[in-house]
Amino acid sequence: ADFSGKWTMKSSENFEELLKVLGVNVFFRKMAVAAASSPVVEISQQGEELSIKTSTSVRTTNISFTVGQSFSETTVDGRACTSFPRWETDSKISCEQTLQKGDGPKTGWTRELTNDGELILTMIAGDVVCTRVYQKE
Ligand code: R13
Repeated sequence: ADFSGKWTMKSSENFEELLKVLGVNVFFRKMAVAAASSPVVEISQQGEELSIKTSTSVRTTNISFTVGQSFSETTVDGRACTSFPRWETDSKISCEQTLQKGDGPKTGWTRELTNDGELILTMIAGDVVCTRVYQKE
């Protein structure tokens, strides 16, 4: 599967609940929810190597990784973690995160390319699953 492209979001579920279970207070939650309603995601992929830039007005993240190799990133609430991405199917990457310090709910994400050309991102914290659907710009 090739995730490359510039993606815009068409729907999002449970993003605020995700931040809530991670302990983010209401002020920062509202700020994050507003900003995360119109993100732009740019992905470049060469084989097993992906770079994902996620831009909003208040926060932009860049990750680069090779599927099958651990890397450092931050959880959605901004805590340093070690991530391990692997192929769950040939069109879905599943990534488990481990906090570098302290503890909190178990977190991770998946990114899947659907047959109709959409990108489905899930972000997981404890028993909350946030689902965000992206389409190519
Ligand atoms: C601000 C500070 C407070 C914390 C926070 C968390 C997340 C975000 C912003 C903030 C945003 C996240 C966007 C995620 C996206 C994910 C995706 C709680 C640290 C800066 C308010 C904006 C777009 O769809 O890949």
